[in-house]
Amino acid sequence: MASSISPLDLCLLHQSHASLSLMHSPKLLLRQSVQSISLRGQTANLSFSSSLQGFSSHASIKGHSPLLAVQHLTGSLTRSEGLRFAVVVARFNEIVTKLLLEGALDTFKKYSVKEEDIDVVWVPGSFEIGVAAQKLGKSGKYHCVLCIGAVIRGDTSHYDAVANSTASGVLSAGLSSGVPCIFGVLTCDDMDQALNRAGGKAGNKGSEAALTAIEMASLFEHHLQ
Ligand code: INI
Repeated sequence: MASSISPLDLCLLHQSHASLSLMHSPKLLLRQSVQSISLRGQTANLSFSSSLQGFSSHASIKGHSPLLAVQHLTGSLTRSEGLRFAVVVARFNEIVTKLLLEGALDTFKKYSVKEEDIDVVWVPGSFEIGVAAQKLGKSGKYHCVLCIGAVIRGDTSHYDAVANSTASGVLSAGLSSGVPCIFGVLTCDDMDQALNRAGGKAGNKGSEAALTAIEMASLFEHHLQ
C-alpha cells in the first residue's frame, strides 16, 4: 500500500528551519529527513522521489516562513493498475440497468482496469443495493463499490420510497465500510428519460459512475490510507 504526506508530517516540517522541496515523498523517508535537518539547524534543499507510486505530493517551506504550501490530493484515472471493483446491479428495470452496466464495464476497460479485478453482483431491485454494497465494502476485497440501478416513477409513491432508501443505503454503505460506494442509480420520471441516460441522448451514466469509481478508488488507495 502506498503512503502520502500526513498532517503530522507537515507539522514536523513546519517546525524545521529548512527549505524543503518534496516530491513523491514516502512518509518514512520524509520523517527521517526532517530529523536530520533539525540536527544540523541549517537551511537545506532536499528532493525525494519514490518508486512506490506515481502520484506527486508536493510541500514546500521557504526559509523560516511559518507558511505551508497547500496540498492537493486527487485520485487519478490513469493509475488504475491493481485497483479492484465490485459492481452491484439491480435487476429491476433490467433493460436500463444492463445498458448502464455495459457503459461501466466499457469505461473500466478503457481505463485499463482488468476484467479479473471486477466482480459483478446482481440484486433484485435498487432497494437491495445498499446492504449488498455494505457487505462488499466490508469484505476488504475491493477499493470501490459501484452501485447501479434504475428507479422509474410509477403511479404511486413507491418510487419516492425506493429512490430515497436506495440513496441512503448507498451512502450508508460507504460510510460504514470506509470504502467508497458510488451512486450510479438513475431516478427518472419515465422510461424514455432513463434510456436517454443509459447510452442515449444524455450519455451513459453507468460510464460516468465508473469514472467516479476509478478516481475515488485511486484517491483512497494512494492518498487516504
Ligand atoms: N426497484 C428498482 O430498482 N426500480 C424501481 O423503479 C422500482 N419500483 O419502481 O418499484 C423498484 N422496486 C423494487 C425494490 O427495489 C425492491 O426490490 C422491492 O421493494 C423488494 O424489497
